Amino acid sequence: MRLDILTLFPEMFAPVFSHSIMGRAIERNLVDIRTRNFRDYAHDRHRTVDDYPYGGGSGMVLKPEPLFEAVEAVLAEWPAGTSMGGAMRRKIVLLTPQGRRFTQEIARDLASLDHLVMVCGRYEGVDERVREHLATDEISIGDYVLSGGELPAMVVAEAVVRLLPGVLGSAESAEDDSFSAGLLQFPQYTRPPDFRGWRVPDILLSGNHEEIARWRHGQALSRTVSKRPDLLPEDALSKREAGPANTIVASDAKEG
Ligand code: 9WO
Repeated sequence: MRLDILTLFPEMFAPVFSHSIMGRAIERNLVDIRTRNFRDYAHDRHRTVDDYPYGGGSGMVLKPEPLFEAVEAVLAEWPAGTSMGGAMRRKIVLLTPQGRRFTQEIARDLASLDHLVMVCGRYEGVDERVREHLATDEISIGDYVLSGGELPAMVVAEAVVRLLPGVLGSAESAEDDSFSAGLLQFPQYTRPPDFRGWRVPDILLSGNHEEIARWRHGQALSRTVSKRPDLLPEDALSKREAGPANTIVASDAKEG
């Protein structure tokens, strides 16, 4: 996959993209990430990218020309039809509080593209013609106002890159098995077995892998019921979940 990010602050991205899973994915050429400053596409010698809003009001608005020309320059580098086996799939995503809420499902969809272009807004807004005639999608990572789309673009990039084939080892990705898919994670423990009197549940020390798997699934289910019932898959409470390890107790509601 190729991932282009258009921003007034390209230097914000280097620390995130040079570490951990993202850094490894780039190094191994599993993704080609490029940031570019759309100020380089400004028309005047002051490199102006913003202007006053028509109709008045406080704050500045990002002008359309530099953003359109920056995206067009990116598309010229990789024209449609350069994908192996036919037309390439591409989206031009604007990160904005007005967008569709970002989910794992959207991450999976974006991970299937050949080319993802992300546009990071700044100031108090972006000229409406960018939304209407340049972006193919608008995405929000949550209902809060930030100073720009850069941090959301990093969030989207990380969620997408870790889904690309070969980025995660099989041990890491196996965790996402269908049995527990869509549920919150079960409680995790590591050594020591007794920390300040707080003990690891005996079942995890029992070595009974079948019982442990049942316990974990029950925990994942009861946590999801009490904390995030909106996530529950339709069939999550079907008969196959019945059994003592899976009994949902009132104390679950106090967690977290
Ligand atoms: C600023 C502002 C100030 C006064 C009154 C209204 C206002 N709206 C905004 C505003 O939305 N500014 C945005 C800042 C312009 C586009 C880039 N910015 C942004 C993106 N803030 N938050 C996001 C964002 C993107 C994706 N997911 C969550 C938040």
